[in-house]
Amino acid sequence: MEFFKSFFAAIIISFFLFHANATNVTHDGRSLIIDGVHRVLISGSIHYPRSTAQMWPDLIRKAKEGGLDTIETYVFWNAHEPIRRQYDFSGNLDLIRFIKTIQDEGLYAVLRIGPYVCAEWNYGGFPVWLHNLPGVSFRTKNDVFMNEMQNFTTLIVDMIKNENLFASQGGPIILAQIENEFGNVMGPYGAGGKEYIQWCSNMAESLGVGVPWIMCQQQDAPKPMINTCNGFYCDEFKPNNPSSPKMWTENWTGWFKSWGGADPYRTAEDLAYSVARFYQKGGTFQNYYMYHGGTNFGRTSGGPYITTTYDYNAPLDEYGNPNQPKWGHLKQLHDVLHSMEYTLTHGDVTNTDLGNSVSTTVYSTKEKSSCFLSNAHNQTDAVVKFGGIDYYVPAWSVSILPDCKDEAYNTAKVYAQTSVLVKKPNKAEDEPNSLEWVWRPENIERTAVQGKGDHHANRIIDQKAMANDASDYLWYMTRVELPKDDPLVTGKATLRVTDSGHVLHAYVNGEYIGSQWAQYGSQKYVFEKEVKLNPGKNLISLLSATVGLQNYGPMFDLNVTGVLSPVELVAHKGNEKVVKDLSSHKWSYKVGLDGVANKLYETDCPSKLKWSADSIPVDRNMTWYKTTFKAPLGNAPVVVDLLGLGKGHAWVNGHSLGRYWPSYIADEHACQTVACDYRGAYSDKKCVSKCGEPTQRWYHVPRSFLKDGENTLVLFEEFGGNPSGVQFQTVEIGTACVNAHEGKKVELSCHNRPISRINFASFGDPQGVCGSFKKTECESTEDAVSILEKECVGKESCSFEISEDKFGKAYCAIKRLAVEAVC
Ligand SMILES: *[C@@H]1O[C@H](CO)[C@@H](O)[C@H](O)[C@H]1NC(C)=O
Ligand SMILES: *[C@@H]1O[C@H](CO)[C@@H](O)[C@H](O)[C@H]1NC(C)=O
Ligand SMILES: *[C@@H]1O[C@H](CO)[C@@H](O)[C@H](O)[C@H]1NC(C)=O
Ligand SMILES: *[C@@H]1O[C@H](CO)[C@@H](O)[C@H](O)[C@H]1NC(C)=O
Ligand SMILES: *[C@@H]1O[C@H](CO)[C@@H](O)[C@H](O)[C@H]1NC(C)=O
Ligand SMILES: CC(=O)N[C@H]1CO[C@H](CO)[C@@H](O)[C@@H]1O
Repeated sequence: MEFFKSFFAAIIISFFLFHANATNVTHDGRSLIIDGVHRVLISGSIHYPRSTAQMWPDLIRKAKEGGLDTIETYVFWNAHEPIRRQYDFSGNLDLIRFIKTIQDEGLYAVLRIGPYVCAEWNYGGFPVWLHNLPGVSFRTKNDVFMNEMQNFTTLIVDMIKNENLFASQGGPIILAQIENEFGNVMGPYGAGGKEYIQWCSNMAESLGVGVPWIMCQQQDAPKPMINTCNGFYCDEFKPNNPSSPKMWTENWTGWFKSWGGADPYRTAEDLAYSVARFYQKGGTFQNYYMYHGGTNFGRTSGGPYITTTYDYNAPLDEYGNPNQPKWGHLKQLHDVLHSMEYTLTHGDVTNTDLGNSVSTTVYSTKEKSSCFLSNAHNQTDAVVKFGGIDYYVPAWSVSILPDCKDEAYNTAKVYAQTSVLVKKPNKAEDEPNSLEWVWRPENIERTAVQGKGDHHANRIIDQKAMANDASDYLWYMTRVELPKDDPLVTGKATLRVTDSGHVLHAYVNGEYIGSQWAQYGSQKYVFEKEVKLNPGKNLISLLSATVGLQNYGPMFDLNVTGVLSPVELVAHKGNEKVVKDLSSHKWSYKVGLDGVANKLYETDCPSKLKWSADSIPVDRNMTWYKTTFKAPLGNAPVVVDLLGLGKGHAWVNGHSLGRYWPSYIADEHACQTVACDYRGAYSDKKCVSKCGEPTQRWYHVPRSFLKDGENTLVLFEEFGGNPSGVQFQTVEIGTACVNAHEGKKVELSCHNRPISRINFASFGDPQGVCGSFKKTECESTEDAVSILEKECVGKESCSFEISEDKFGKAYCAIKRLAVEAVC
């Protein structure tokens, strides 16, 4: 009895100890309810492995300053469990530290465990060892798969619980997600897929996290899972359960980039429009995918053919700088939406269709009403008569009137500053203008020349099964014995290799004969090249290099990677062809690069392998280069310009910067000739730029990778290139512009650096865009340049209201101020 008394006392005490600060998260059909309050929440995705732990506080602070109250992340299974039951939560994989950083800033968190994440991440986050487990079948009712998924999901939930990070324990995590966009692909999985989703739901529920679970893009999500929407627009989305609030878990702020692809760009006007429409139509939780995209360090990018940059044209750029005006324009929207939280979650809703795609929505409560006026027409501006007042609502825009009278915001009227970022040379003391290099060849003697491998089989094996994703590189080698009179010896012969992508290099008898690769979206190709074969022994060596494993599609995990059957030698005799299939020959396999095995990328390369400073080779494939440099002064983000190089991998002080491929030029024809117009539905093909330029020339070097004194850059060059132009640079705001109407309060900021000069300022009717403003006849009586020089120069930022009081009289109907400041 005594025992039971103290036992229960202990339980009660621990309940109060751990749950005294518990946050109660529930929901109804209207919104999430946190501690009894119906909430309008604005969230943004930041994936912790795509930046560094040192960057997290600043990123999260800028997200908070940008008006977010929630940060969302996936959990990356293959990063945390690279080898079965061997875990890594160090460095930028420190999930707990990331969640605690969110908590320290006072924001909520959404934990999308998946553990399938898609995310343009290598293999969608699945470990390749999972694919190699006997009897496994992904994302369906399969015991091997479900056991592993449950094992990992439980591990993550337990880690989070141990640190009291769920809201139910007083932590910041208000929602958890299981599976991910399965509804988009579930057809081919049939009944097994349906049972699997039910199992996911039960398994998640059994973990007792004390916060609601979500399932995105899952129309048949079992109760109590909340199904949510992902897309460029989600205003027409309806959850499958009347007690689920309307939630948008992925609003794509831009798009990802692939090798050979152009630079994506989604305008601030269109992104703001999609968000305003969503809240107009009853949405109460929205997440930007991505708010900060970041970098695919190491071999983490998916695809295949996803670039190392994952900038995503997000509100915070790859390096963490506000992407202006997007960041600022959305911040203003968030402030307005938050001010309407009560009416949006409690008001009676009246929608009125005024025709020609114009509509109004009124949220009214006893105390207060809030209104939206929206014009979904993609060409025609509208003047909307509302409550006796005329409102000008441009095409493809929404006006928000928090009190149903004054327009606090219109999605197409951008007053936030535009920042033009520039790259500046490394000004560290004594840093020479060009770097001094040493080099050494990758040793391909044993593979290309001798054909020696570590594994052997009489067939061609999937690269995933053979390499277990330990490296991008896998050698496939086989021998062919040919008699003197074989037509392959006496006549013309070609080598024909079917390849799933991603990159193939072929050698015959130690001689390089050619390479081939594909592009994003079309992996499979046939490599065909004339070869010279000898009587007697011949060696065929094929080097396959992956560029990120596929991350999306029904049963994408089964997609074969690397060299495929058949591999053939074709003899041409007149019009006749004699084909010799080598697929079932004895093949030898060797995983990885010799230089990586010898840790050439490490600063204090331990091996005795010598580097040479003599005649630095140019356009030599399979070559290692090394140099030293001093870190650029200051704390602006650092990039390395790799223009001149082909394709390969880069490391600074042993930290991987990711794959580089500046020689891959963005498709010249992908860019439209018409000017980018924010009006009309966005797609990833719209408004792209930088066609005909290297897909990615600059690579992020996080400050935390650098140290005082000497730093080391190591490059493995696969195709051949010229390192003489390689440069370290900093990314800083070059100019900041504002272009806004009379009556607006605006801010000019150089972010931690003083404004040095006012290049242009005109109050009246200035024309043009940032970088090419021009004055017109209509110009104020006072000199706007000298007014702003007094007000802004020497300060990091200045803010002021645009008025005739300040800038003098101007005699035109609608007056605007345009400013270009130099940082
Ligand atoms: C949590 O909030 C819901 C709805 O607001 C309420 O019904 C429930 O009693 C609350 N639970 C606790 C433990 O406070
Ligand atoms: C995960 O699997 C390991 C054995 O491989 C086992 O020891 C561990 O208890 C499992 N974890 C869970 C939560 O099932
Ligand atoms: C990989 O999968 C995609 C779609 O899931 C398919 O279109 C493509 O042909 C596959 N590639 C190979 C090499 O099987
Ligand atoms: C690769 O290097 C070999 C030997 O250095 C050379 O013969 C060949 O032309 C090179 N190939 C390419 C594509 O640069
Ligand atoms: C504008 O909308 C019409 C009708 O929905 C559509 O046919 C047209 O393609 C759209 N134009 C643009 C530029 O989006
Ligand atoms: C839910 C949704 O809107 N999905 C769309 C997202 O965007 C892609 C690519 O543009 C479309 O194919 C999807 O239908």
